[in-house]
Amino acid sequence: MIGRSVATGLAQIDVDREMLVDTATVLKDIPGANVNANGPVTGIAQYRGMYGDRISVVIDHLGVVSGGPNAMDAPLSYVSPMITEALSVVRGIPSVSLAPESIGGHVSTKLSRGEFSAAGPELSGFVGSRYRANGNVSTSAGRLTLANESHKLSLVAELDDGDTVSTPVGEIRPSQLHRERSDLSYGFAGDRFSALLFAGRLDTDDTGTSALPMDIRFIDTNLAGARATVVLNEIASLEANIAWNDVEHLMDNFGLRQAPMAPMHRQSFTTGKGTQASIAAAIALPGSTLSVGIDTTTADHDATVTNPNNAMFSIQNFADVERDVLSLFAEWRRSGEHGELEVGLRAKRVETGSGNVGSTGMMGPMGTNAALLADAFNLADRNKSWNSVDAVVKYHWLIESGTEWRIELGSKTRAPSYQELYLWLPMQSTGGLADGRSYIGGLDLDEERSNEITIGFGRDVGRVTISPQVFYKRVDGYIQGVPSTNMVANMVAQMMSGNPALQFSNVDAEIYGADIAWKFELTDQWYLDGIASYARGKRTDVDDNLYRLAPPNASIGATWENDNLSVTTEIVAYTKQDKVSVFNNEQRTPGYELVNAALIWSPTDSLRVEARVDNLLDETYQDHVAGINRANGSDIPVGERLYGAERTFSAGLIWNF
Ligand SMILES: [Cu+2]
Repeated sequence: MIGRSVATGLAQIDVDREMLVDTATVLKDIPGANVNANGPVTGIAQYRGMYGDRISVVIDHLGVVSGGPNAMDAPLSYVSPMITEALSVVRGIPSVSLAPESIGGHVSTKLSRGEFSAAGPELSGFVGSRYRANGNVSTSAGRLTLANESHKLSLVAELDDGDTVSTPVGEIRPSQLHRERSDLSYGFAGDRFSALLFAGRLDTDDTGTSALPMDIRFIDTNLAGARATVVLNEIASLEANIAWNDVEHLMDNFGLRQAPMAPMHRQSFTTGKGTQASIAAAIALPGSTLSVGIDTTTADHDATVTNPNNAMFSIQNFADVERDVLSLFAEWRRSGEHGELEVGLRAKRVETGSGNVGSTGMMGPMGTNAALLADAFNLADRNKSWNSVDAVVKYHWLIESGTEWRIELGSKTRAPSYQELYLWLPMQSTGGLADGRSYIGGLDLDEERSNEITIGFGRDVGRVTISPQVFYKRVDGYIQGVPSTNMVANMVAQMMSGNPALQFSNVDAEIYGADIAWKFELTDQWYLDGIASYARGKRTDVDDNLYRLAPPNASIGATWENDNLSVTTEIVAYTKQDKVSVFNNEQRTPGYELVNAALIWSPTDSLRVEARVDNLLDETYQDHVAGINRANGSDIPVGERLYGAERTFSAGLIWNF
C-alpha cells in the first residue's frame, strides 16, 4: 500500500519497504493482479483471471521449480519480503523474450544483493526486524555486502516466524509459519563483462495451509545459479543464465491440524528438481534492435503418500515425472520519435513423461480400483510432446500532449502441467487449486492457446497520472476440471472424498476486463492514489464461470509525506463474487471494505521506523481467493471460506549501514 504502482507498462513495487510476511501479497497493490493464498507464505500469483502455472515468476531472471504438487512452495515463497528489492508485473502481454511460458502474465522479482561501491572498498548492509501482534509474527533480516567498484560479495538472510492468526470469528488453525531463507552471491562488473553467481537455501518448517488437505512439515530447497552478460562490440551483446534447484518436501494431515483417526493419517514426501539455461543475443540494427535466444528447462517430480501408522500403505502419487521445455525466440523492436513497435515470436517444444505407478496397503474395493487405475495408467503412452509458436505484437504510440497509447496483440500457449497430465489416482494434488475436489489427469490433453488484445493509455500531466487498460482473451483448449466419465476413478473419489472425480480437460473460455492505476498530487506533500481491477472469466462451450477469480476491487489511498515522514491511510473495497463456477461447487463470497494505515519515519538517514495497522475497523470479511477451510479443529468450520485477519498492529525497525 505504500508503493501502489501507477505505471502504464511495468508495475513495480519496492517489496522491502512494505510490511509483509508473504511477498505475493504486494500483488494486491498492482492493477489486475491478486494472490491466491493457501497459507501464510503460500501465495500463488493471479493476473487478469489467470493464476498458478499460467503466470511466469522469475527471481533475478531465473525460474524456480516447485517441489510441492500443490504449490506449497509457490515461486514467490522463495523471495522473503525484507530481502526482496522489487517485484514487478508486466501490465498487458509479456514480451516473448521474458519467459518461455507466460500465457497469463509475468512477475519478476529481484533479491537485495547490495550495490557495487564506486568510491572504493566498502562494507554495507542492513539489519531489521518487524513484529505483527496478531499471531506474534516476526520477520527479521539482514544483509552484509563487501564491495568495491567491480567486485561484490553479499550475504542475505531472513527468518520469518509466527503463531496462530486470529480473525473476528476466531482463530485459523493451523496458521503458524516458520521460514528461513539465505543467499550468498558474488557479483562482478567490468567494462564489457558482468556476472553474478549465487547459492541459496530455503528452509520452511511447520507452516499451516488451512485451504489444503495437508500442512507443510518441511520444505528444504537448495538453489544455485549464474548469470553473465558480455558486450561483444558496438552492435552485439550476449546474456547467459543458468540455474538449478532441488526441493525436498514433507506435508501431512495430522501434525499441525486436528488429526483424523490413525488409519486416515497421511503424509506425502515429494521432491522436485530442475535446471534452467538460456542464452540470448541483442543485436543493434539501424534504428532497431533484434534479440534472439534459446531457453531450456528441465523439471523432475516425485511424490509418495504414506501412513506412518501403517507400513503397508503407500501410493506413488507421481513417479519419475519429467517436464522439459525447449524454446527459441526472436524479438524485434523499433523505437521511433512517436512510438515503439515490438514483434516477437517464440517456438516451443514441451516434452513430458512419467514412470510406472502403483499403490499398496489399500483395503477391499479401494485397493482393487486403485490397481485398475494404476494398470491402465502404466499401459498408456505417457511420453507426450507439444510443439507451438507464441506471437506478440505491441505498438506504443506517444502523443505530444503526454499521452502514451498502447495496443498489444498476443497469441500464447501453455502445455499441460504434470499434475494435469499424470494424476492417475483421484487426489487433490492440483497445483494449489484448493477447491476440495479430487482430480485425475488427462493423458490426451492439448495445449491451451490464449489469443489476447490489450488496449490502454498512460497519461502523466502535471499532477495527474492515470493508466487504464482493457483486455480480452479467448482461450481455446483452456485446461480445467470437468466431471469424469471414468467409473473407476469416480468410485475411488466418492469413497475418499464423498464426491465423484473431476478430470482435467480442454474446454473453451474467455476472460475480459479492465484495470486502472492513478495518482493525483494535491500539494507537494499530499497525494491520493488508487487502483481498480476487474476480470470476468467464463466458459464459452457451456454456461459456467471460471474458478477462483478475484472479484472486482479497488483501493484509494491518501498519503502525506515529507523528507523523513510518510503517513498513509487507504480504503480497500472488494465487491461480492457471485460469478462462481458450478463444475466444482465454488462458493459465493460477500463484498467488504477495509481501512488500513501506515507510517514510516526516518529520523536519520540510516534508521527507518515503521508502524502499521491493518483492518483498522476490525471488519469481519472473507477474501474470495484465499480458499475454504479444510482443517478440522479450527474456529472456522471445515467447508467454510477462511476469514481475513482481525485488526492487526505491526511495527518495525530497520538500520542501514
Ligand atoms: Cu505440500
